[in-house]
Amino acid sequence: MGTEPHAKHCVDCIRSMLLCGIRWLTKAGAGGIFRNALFDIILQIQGLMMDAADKAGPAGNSVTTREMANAIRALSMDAVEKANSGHPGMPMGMADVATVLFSRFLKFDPKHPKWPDRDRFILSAGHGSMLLYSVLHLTGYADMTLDELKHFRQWGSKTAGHPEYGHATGIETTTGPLGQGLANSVGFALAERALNARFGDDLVNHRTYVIAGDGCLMEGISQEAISLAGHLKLSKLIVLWDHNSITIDGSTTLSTSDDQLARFRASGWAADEVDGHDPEAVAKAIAAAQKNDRPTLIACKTVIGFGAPTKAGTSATHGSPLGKDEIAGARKKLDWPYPPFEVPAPIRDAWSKVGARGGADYDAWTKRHDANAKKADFDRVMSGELPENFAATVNDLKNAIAAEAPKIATRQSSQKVLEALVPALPELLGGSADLTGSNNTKVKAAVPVKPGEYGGNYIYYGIREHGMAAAMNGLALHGGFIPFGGTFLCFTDYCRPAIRLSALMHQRVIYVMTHDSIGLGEDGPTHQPVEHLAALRAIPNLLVFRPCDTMETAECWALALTAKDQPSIIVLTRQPLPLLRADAAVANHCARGGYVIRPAEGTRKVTLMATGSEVEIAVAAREKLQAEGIGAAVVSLPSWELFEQQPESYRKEVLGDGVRIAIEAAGGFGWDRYLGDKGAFIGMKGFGASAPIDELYKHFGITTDAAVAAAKARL
Ligand SMILES: Cc1ncc(C[n+]2csc(CCOP(=O)(O)OP(=O)(O)O)c2C)c(N)n1
Ligand SMILES: [Mg+2]
Repeated sequence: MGTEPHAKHCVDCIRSMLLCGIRWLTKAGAGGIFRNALFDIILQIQGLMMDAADKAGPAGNSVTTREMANAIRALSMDAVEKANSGHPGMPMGMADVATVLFSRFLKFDPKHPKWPDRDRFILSAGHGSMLLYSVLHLTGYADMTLDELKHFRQWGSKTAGHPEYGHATGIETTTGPLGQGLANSVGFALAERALNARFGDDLVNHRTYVIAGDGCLMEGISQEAISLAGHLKLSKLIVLWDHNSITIDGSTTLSTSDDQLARFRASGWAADEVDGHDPEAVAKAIAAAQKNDRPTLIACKTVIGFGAPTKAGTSATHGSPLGKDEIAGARKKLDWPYPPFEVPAPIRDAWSKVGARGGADYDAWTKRHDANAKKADFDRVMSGELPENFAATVNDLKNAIAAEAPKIATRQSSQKVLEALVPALPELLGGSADLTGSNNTKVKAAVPVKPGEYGGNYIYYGIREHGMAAAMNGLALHGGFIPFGGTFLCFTDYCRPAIRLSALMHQRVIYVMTHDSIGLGEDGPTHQPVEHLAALRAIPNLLVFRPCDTMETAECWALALTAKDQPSIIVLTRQPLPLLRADAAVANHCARGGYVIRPAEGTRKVTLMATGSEVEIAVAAREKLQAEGIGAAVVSLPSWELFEQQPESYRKEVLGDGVRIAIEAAGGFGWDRYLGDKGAFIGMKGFGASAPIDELYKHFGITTDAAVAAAKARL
């Protein structure tokens, strides 16, 4: 009896020595007979220890964790080889960690992949997609067939180069742009807590696990993400770092000396380091993380390309097929004598049992769900459907706007709209990147989310625009929320990679971007967007709205909220604008993207096209032209994307066939499509400047007189 603690102590000692050995070897870099031999010895000892510790296997049969992990390794290297393209190193290195996570901890049920209370698994190091595809296949996700693995990276397959949300079940988010998944996971973990606060443990009580690589942790976005997660004490977020000390260029010592554990701890995380090839150590660390009251980083010291006889531990395994000989060698080394894509029955069975683990939990959850008094509300917000009274709420609001005819900045119009919508839509989760008062995102019904208090509906994201945007993607992907968040339009540049992913993933994320032009005045060209509208309009599947008054702002908000599978940017002014439309007709004019807001009197000779604040200028120019007997119409174009979806006949009718003048306080890139042969653009030709608004508009020639002159010169 007395020998047991002693033996345990010995085992722990050997473990520590192995971890030191791997640390040293991964730092030492590639090559050398001595290094490879030492590697071999370490791996052999590790294997023996693992088999001894793992006799019964995680799934309660004789298959070991290492054998199950080898199935991931083999499928990954074979799929990459067949595709002649892909990244075998990461799946081979993290196979043991992933096996421990899925077989012993992750709450999931492949039969019910959309189970709202499942744990979320985020593969932030998306280049290791074959790890995810292999596990989804092995655990029995019906759509992840062996055939899909055989068609890795091929046209029409679900197994794209990087995991793409919507291609296959079990892919929780699109990853590949490094760091995004990690930052999404903050949104996932926050959504879980916020839903838990609303609906209780019976319906919502799950964790978010992430696999992140060196690259994810080097990206700047990781700092915003870990800082926010640490501040909010998102204790159910657990990050497994593939600490292999290798990136594409070689050893991480080429480019970083960060003490990652210290960095995470400094941001309020718990952090631990383990041998990523020692399942018991990994399991122990995850079990401890589950109990921690802070989010946890587990640095899993691994060998990239584990099992590859000459390339393991080197960047040669990162992003290229291993090659025939190396694969043959790996099969020997891993004791995997099976042909490509074949997984022997006992190992397959063990994985199937892992896939079946969550069934009972799922059944218990459905019973609790059925009996829950809040079931209908929960189901509605999870489905993403708006409440039944949504249209009526918007109509009441439009009537109130028409009656009041406010002359306010559209950022204030947006707040007015939110004052009406936030109380009606409990799924709205707002916020701003430290510009709450400027973005007008916080309404009377807003309650801040705080560390440990997640019942609120407003998030102080801090000065973390990129982190905010990526977290909003996570919130939307998790389900149960429609996130909106604000900053200045100019700083969409800081959010752009995440905005692009909102669009690619068809997520309803609403970006409230104020201070939309030189109209912001004195803050000057650093803050005045010029190229941003064009750059945003260039992103596919993104709705860019630039409303011209409070009525259009209400309509654009309604459109953004009803666009269930699209993100929207609502572009708003700092300066006040008059109400140009007092018709609260039930029809949403902005729904067509562009429309005639002022018809011509007499024959239309001129069409003045504008968006946002410049519609007012266009209306004034029309008055002058009409006064001179020149028939002129004004077209408001709040959303080019929606306008482009209209039938050609409608677009032609709106744009007219006379002289077309476009006015927008931004660069003209893109306007050519509407100008025709004789058209002219009035807007910015370079950066803005610091000065009062009126001077700026005059100086840059964005005036009524300029529009009138341009039109007359072309008649
Ligand atoms: C934002 C971004 N920059 C660059 C890349 C290209 N890239 C893909 S993987 C990678 C190296 C990542 O290193 P690591 O995370 O350590 O992965 P490992 O080599 O260990 O698999 C790079 C630079 C990318 N996918 N995303
Ligand atoms: Mg690495």
